Amino acid sequence: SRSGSGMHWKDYHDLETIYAFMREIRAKYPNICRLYTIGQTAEKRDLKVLRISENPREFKKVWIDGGIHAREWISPATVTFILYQLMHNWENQPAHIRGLTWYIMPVMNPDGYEYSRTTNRLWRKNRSASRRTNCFGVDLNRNFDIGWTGFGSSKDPCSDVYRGSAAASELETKAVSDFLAKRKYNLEAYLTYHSYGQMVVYPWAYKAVKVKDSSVLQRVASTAVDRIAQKTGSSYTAAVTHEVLGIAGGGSDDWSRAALGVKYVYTIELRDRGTYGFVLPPKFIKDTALEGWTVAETVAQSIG
Ligand code: ING
Ligand code: ZN
Repeated sequence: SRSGSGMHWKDYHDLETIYAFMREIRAKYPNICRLYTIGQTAEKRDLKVLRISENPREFKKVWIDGGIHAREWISPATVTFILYQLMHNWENQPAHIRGLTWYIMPVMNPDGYEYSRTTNRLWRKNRSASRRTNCFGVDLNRNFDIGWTGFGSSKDPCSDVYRGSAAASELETKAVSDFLAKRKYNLEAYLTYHSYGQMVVYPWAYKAVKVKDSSVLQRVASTAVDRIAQKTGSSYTAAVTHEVLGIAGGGSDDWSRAALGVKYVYTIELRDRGTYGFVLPPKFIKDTALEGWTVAETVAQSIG
């Protein structure tokens, strides 16, 4: 069913359609929604987060973001689908979903996303200018303040994994870090959606060590992976990040655990496994988004 914003999951959408969809949900459910502008980008686009909660003071919190990397279009598509899944039938959602406060940011990197849509499909970073070179962009998932000078990132502004001039040097990183740091009480889960690879991975990424409670994180990730296989037939892998993706510092997921103490921290690598890679055809959006929703549902259930 089509909504007034024109949102649907048969194709990818520009930033304005995604923001119109967020405003529409807020207007439809004003009692439980709050729309935040948490900052602006270098190109002056708003950074928007929607909060859904029946009791923001009491309920445990879940953060979900997408679109850290510009070319991973399936990520904002999945995060908007999660928003739709939560809201279109809110009254009938189980207690473990209605009893949480959800913070949802579909596009953490709006400048990069629009640049990928209009100019360079395989752009990854944001679009901030560097002082020393003519190259643009910082990899926001190497810019968070955890293991920032370590492996897996570059000090070269022209690299695709440029870590920036300092930890949280970027407006997007700073806006998200500050917003979350203020809300770390009761923040139980941090979910960040990327592509591609079909994995559900958890810290650490910045060092070759498992988190203390890794057996719990592995169990929940495995449950999500089993449910995905039942629902869509896709095969995802549950694992520790550094074991399957290598060591990389400055990631948002590691930061949420190290700086805020969030328990359920997952990076979800959506479809596919490399056939289309970042350029996933629109016909795969619905099932992939359902897979992303399945992870969020499973984590919500585990929080209890
Ligand atoms: N993957 C992630 C990346 O930023 C990752 C993998 C996660 C690295 C967490 C470091 C920390 O490279 C994609 N697809 O972007
Ligand atoms: Zn990514």
